[in-house]
Amino acid sequence: MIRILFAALLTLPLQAYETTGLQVEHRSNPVGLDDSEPRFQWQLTGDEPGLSQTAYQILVASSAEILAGGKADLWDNGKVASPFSHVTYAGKVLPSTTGIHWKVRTWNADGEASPWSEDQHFTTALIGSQPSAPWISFKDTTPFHKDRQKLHLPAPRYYRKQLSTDKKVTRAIAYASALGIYELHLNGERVGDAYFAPGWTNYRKRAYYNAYDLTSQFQQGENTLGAIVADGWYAGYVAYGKLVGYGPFKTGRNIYGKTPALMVQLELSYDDGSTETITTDSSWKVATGPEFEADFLMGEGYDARKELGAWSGNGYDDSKWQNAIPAADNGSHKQVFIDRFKKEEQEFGFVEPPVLQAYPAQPVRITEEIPAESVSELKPGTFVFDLGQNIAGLIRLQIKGEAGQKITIRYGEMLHPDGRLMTENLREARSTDIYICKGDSKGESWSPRFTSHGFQFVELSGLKEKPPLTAVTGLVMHSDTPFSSGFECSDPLVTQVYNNAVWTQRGNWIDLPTDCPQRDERMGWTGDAQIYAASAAYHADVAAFFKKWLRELEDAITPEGYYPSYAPYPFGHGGAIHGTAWSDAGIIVPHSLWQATGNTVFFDAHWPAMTRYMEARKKHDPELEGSAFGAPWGDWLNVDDETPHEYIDLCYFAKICQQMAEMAEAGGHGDEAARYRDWLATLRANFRAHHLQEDGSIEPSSQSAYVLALDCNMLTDPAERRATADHLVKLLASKAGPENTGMSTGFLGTKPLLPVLTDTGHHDLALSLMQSRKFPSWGYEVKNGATTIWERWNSYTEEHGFGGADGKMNAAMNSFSHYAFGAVTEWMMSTLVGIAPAEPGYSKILLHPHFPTKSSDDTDQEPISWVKAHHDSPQGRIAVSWKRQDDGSLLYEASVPPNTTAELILPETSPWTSDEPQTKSQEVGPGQHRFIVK
Ligand code: RAM
Repeated sequence: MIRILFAALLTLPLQAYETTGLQVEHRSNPVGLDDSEPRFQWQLTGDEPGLSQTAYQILVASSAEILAGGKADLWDNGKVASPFSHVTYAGKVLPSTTGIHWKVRTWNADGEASPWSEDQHFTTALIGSQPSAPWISFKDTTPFHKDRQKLHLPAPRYYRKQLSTDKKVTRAIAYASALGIYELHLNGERVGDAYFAPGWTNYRKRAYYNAYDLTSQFQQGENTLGAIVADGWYAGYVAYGKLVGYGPFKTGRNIYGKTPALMVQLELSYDDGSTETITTDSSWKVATGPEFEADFLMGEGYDARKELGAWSGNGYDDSKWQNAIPAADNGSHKQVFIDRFKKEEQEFGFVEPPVLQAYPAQPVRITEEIPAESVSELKPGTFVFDLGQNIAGLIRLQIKGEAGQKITIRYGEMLHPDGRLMTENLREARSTDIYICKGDSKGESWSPRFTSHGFQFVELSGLKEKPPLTAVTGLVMHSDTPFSSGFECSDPLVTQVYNNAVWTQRGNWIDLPTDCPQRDERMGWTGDAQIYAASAAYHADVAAFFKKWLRELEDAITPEGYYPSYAPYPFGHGGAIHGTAWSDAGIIVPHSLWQATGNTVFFDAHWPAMTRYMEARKKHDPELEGSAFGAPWGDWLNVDDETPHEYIDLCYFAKICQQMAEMAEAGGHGDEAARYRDWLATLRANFRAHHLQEDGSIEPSSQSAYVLALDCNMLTDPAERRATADHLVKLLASKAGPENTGMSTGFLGTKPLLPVLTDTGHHDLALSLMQSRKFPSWGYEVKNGATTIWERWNSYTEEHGFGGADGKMNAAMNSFSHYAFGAVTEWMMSTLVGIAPAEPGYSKILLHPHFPTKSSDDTDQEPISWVKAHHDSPQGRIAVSWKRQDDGSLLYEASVPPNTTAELILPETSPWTSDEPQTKSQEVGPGQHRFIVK
């Protein structure tokens, strides 16, 4: 036996390296792609030092059998000489509603071929067309809700339709969408694991549909389709609409429409080659179920005594259910929509979304369960559970109760000193779920599904006895973007800041990049997104996620061509729809995504809108001096250190001109690049003329004014930059004290603060801010128990609790899960660890670590003595660690993925022993590298 195995092993070809990590449109094996020219990408894996690709071949076939036979009926591009590990589809027209199978092999520099990759597959949705099934609804006889003071929380609706097929089904693909949020069911079971489908869009312009491959669950004979549809963003409460009185009748609900609707189109293929399409129509039945209310912001109510049983199974008695009606039959409901800028009559009856596209990203899923760490009794019958981690999502309730017993579930991110939930920061989001027990003697279990909460603490009331810890389990929910990094260092507090930022991203990646997961806001604020996009792309593969959101951003452009302050844009708020540094997300986010992924589609797909925006911005500021452009969000949430709007605008305009020029060059728009470079030169000249003094100081003299001048490259000469940075250092020192770091930057100034300090020779100061436990700092938050990044530096202070540094803060606008200040992780990865793209998509890598130096021995924390981090780039994993050794030397190790090169910049002498370490740059190739610097 052993001998045979040995012989078999010997005859196996030696597998030098493999082609792995295959993705199509930045997803692995997705169901429902409607891109006619999807992008395919792959990686090379193997230990061979210097491994690189010289050629590749891709096969794309319309069935697994064809591909298994080594054939490709859709595309075989032959052996193509190329170093690029991605290609845009250029085969035969991709058929709709088809399982597509593909694989890739590559050749290395010695001309050896890898084995074929594992077979990959995806299912096309409708390419070049869209679902055309009729939209249905329940007959909605309730009057339009008019009372702003009173919550109106309608029950979700259950829909079902039993169908018979005589022939054998060989393929069953369903396309479904809702105005509202929905779950699809088949034969008694929920289909898929997505939450909040089909996502938030401006439903009047566009909605997404989801594709489901039901083939394996479909039976010959009888099958039943079901769906549950709740209000969601379409008809429910949205953001702070209720708080400020927006929408029809100022209620903050029915922002897009009055009555939710459903659309299902089932495409069946039979074994005789024929096909059939089954759609929603008025033969579908509809009823209410156990949920008596379900709202994204307000929470869900469930009466378990009213459960429907196998409502989506065959043979279910739906004789008491009503017939669904065409959604349009609920009639026209014209009302005046009110927001900050308008009072305008709009249609709130059914309006069919003119564009339906396949949902382009990973769905929101439950990705982790968190058991409760402790439970304490607040008062008789009321108990507070602590998960030990601030999350967004849901809980699973597991209890025993009597029939009719009402359990009220409330959520909070923090506790007051007396143990009560801190709910002031939820504002008008009720964030309360209600469960009414059916009285099952074996116990009962329930999770809401059409709502989401931001919380660490869960309060149960209405209990008769102390519940076990297992009564509450946290269900972590977010857009399921694959994680792509890890960071650890010798200072556990800094490690925790990194993890807190990742947790904050998880808490806010709910279909779109939201600002916060707990209060009545949860909007795609553009300023926050642009500040954080590069960090986000370190933490996770966010390409598909941003592909979706960039469409919503473009849909929300103003008539002048300005990107908005948030997208989707349900209503107008603040000083204007747009604003400096917020609207600029329309340029900065595509640039960040291009850098992280190497894919130019992030700007190619939006180029006309982006250039129109640039023109509109120029028209607003023809002299290129910086202007008050839109809403004055400014250096949001700085600590009493305002920077004038016009000045910020000047710097940000320069930043986006530079980025546009780079993208124009990469996209083959050379003449446009020259134009943006001209503008940039004028903006810089105006900066010099109006803001720069001879001694390098800047007027205005806020910390962020300095930081932005340096970050936006208003100054480019290294000596000049250093002179200006010296003033920034003095400013920081002038505010610092035994209890204070001296930092006073807000959203815009904080992200680039540490990068510009390092860049201008003040890395030790950057490190001491990073490691500080004083106020304000990341460490101060961690010291006070933070497990996510806070919205404000003073969201909580030891002296004033939730009242802010001076006790006067608005505790209601005080999120404990807001990622803007978490953008410091970009500096941790790119600068402290030193992993960054030298070329977009990491085809060339910059490995430039920055170590504490000898001088930092006298800061108040033990200087960081080692780091260990990785990032899964499009080319594969880049791993770096460095360590101060006992003899004072430096051990640096890096792993560079195949098919890349890296520019490695290391000191020539140990940074811990020499006063002025010089650096040396060298090129290293794929493989493991180890250096000891004495
Ligand atoms: C707040 C949001 C967001 C910020 C805007 C200006 O309400 O939470 O973080 O970008 O305002």
